Amino acid sequence: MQEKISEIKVKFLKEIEDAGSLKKIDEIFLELFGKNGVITELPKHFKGVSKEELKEVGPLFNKTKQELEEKIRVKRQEVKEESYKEIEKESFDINAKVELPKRSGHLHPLTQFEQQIVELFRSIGFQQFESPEIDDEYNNFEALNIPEGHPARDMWDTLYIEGKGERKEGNLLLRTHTTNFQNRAMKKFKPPIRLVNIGRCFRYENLDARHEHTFDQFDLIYIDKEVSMANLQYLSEYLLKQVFGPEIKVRMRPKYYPFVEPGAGVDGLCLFCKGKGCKVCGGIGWLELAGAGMVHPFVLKMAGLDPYKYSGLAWGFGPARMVMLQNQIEDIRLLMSGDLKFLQKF
Ligand code: FA5
Repeated sequence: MQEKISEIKVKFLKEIEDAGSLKKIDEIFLELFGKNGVITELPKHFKGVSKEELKEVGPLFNKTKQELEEKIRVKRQEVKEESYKEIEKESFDINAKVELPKRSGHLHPLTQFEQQIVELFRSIGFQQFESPEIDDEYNNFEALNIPEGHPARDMWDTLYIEGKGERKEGNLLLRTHTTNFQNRAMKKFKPPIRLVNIGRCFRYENLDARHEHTFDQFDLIYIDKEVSMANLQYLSEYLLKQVFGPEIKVRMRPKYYPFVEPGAGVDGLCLFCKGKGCKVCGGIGWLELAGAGMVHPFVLKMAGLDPYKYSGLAWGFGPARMVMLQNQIEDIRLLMSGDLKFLQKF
């Protein structure tokens, strides 16, 4: 047994001496003192040793164990000091240039789309007009033939802001639609009026795959003598064919909006289910892209235009819904998520 203990001692003292890293020292430590380590296991073999011999083996074992432990402790210290010296030798240049892989950014898919729309309408004589995101009840509702207390106000889940603001024309609110530009625009310009208004709208919505609380809309008005539903039909198709290609299936169905008469909903065939009905279109088979119609005579009158002389058409489209359809995006919320993995696909 003494011989075995001596062999272990010689073998491991050499191994410890040769160890060049903390990792190696830890390995040797475990090999010796771990759960099934050589030193841990050794006393189990003392059973067959005579009492006489044990008087020598016991102290030898204890001494060897201590020596090995001490050797490991000293070696660990040496290796640590050595590594500190190595680190000290390394120079660190705080001004060094790091070449990161180049990543080029691009405009958000919605911005790209909206710029395309502005350009599309600019080329046929429409100008851009801007209305405020924080507006009053007058421009968002009253001037659009929705007086206070009118049940149609419930069509828009509105976020109100306390206070009347400078204009004192009803309470302040976050505009629910870009249609809030109509009264201002018609007061500012004389017909023929051809304008688009693109921007952010806000509603207290139940969120799902096609509803956001903060989303963009683009509205359009064309006011002149003898503007008719035929112009509306033509312009709708012009836009949708430019965006989705000549194959796009579009339908117009009667829809009530207080500021148009007659009013229409403009739908595109859902490209996700090809009209069968899915979670994106809410099982309908068509995705509602816009509200539209002929500007209500009362709205023209409120803006100081003679409804017997002029007529007009109006639209309010949801660009996010169109980008969804165009790029087969299943959930509108991805567009505002800021998720780079998603945005880099565009
Ligand atoms: C309006 O907001 C009307 N101002 C549109 C209008 C303008 C009608 C001019 C007639 C004349 P509506 O609430 O249906 O209507 O919204 C119009 C479009 O905005 C919808 O078809 C849809 O594409 C988009 N939209 C509406 N709500 C949301 C929402 N929560 N999230 C994303 N897009 C929406």
